[in-house]
Amino acid sequence: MEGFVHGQSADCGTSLPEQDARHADRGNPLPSGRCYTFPMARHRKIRIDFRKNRSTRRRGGDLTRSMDRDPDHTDAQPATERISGKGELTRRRTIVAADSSGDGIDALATEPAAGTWRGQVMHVHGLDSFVRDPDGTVVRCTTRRILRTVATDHRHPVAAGDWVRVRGDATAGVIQAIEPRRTALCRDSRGRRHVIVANVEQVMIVGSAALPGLKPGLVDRLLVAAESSGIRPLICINKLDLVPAATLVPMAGVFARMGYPVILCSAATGVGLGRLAVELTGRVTAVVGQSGVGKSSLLNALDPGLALPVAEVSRDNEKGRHTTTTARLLPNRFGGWFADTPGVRQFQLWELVPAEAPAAFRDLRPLANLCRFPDCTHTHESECAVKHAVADGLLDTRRWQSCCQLAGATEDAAEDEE
Ligand SMILES: Nc1nc2c(ncn2[C@@H]2O[C@H](COP(=O)(O)OP(=O)(O)OP(=O)(O)O)[C@@H](O)[C@H]2O)c(=O)[nH]1
Ligand SMILES: [Mg+2]
Ligand SMILES: [Zn+2]
Repeated sequence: MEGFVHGQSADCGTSLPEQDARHADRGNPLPSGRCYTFPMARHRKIRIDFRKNRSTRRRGGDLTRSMDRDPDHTDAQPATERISGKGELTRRRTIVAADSSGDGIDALATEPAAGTWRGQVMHVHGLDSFVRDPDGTVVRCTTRRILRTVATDHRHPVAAGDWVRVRGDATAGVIQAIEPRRTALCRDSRGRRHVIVANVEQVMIVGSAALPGLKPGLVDRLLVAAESSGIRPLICINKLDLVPAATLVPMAGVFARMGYPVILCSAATGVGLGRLAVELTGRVTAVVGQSGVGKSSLLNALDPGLALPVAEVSRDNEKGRHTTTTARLLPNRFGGWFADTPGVRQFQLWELVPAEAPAAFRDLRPLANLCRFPDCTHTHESECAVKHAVADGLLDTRRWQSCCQLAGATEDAAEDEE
């Protein structure tokens, strides 16, 4: 979190960096104390862009026609009208940011914020964010205008899991700044970055053995998204009660051989939940996967106090009903946090450079270094170590195809929900 300004807690006398070290690991909010002062670091002035003009146009737009109507200029003309593109109409503004901060939204994270308190966003609903304050109270907050209008590639400025600084009290607040994220699970949403959840340590990728059937290509892409942000993945195949376990072994084996923890389980019968609990204890875990695979059911089975809504999968098309509608952070009885997330409809990777796809595949990566040509695409080249490994049964054919599909960037985005 380079560039973030720490200070002294106003009432407990402990320095914030120490508290951070204790609590940030688990993503837990600070234990007590509301008002912090943030001594100024060295600051610099930078220019930021807005997505759109933030004010209506003051100057009349029909000068030519009014001149035609009034050739003698008898109408009173405003004396102080601005006619340049600057002033109120500008899309740019100068702000003060810490020396080491980045641009855009990251720069705003380090604006001086005296009199604010620090909290974590539990969930976002429309324009409101629900922020857990240092006392554990969840406060409904709006977001400062500059954060909403600054030009960034983000779909929304705030995401569940974000650490923010808020001005206000326990009844209402305004988010003033968003700290740089340690991790972010992202997807591409029509050319913009959609942060599904921020600051999680691990992601539990949930698939179901049946109803709906497993989508290994989706698991591959979620693995790439997690690893590219430094989030530890684990794979969980639910609804083990619906199929003989032996049918899942080949698929589970492919992922397990790559070193990922793979857990076969059933929220209905409780099989595998003990192993899951071990993986989740004391950690901040995002739970992702298609709708209807049983993400919320698993969390309820692990911690019945959560009482999350679940709904039956449609009998007609075997699809889930998108019961969970927004990502939500929930403290659990294992001393950690869950982030339940809505079912994935389409999962396109954010900012994947096609040529870098092989590097994001753990099993393919070491082989790619052995190819004859450094720019080998592993598709048509004759002396390709990756293709040889597939032919020799050393690399799973489906994984190779999945990688080629990403590298070709010709992926059919609708695939996830077919
Ligand atoms: N047979 C069986 N059904 C299960 C199991 N786990 C969940 N279900 C059922 O699957 C359906 C969908 O479960 P949810 O927990 O709502 O699924 P979800 O992944 O949270 O779905 P979204 O919130 O829509 O993304 C419900 O009818 C559950 O009862 C399981 O282990 N076995
Ligand atoms: Mg759900
Ligand atoms: Zn190759």
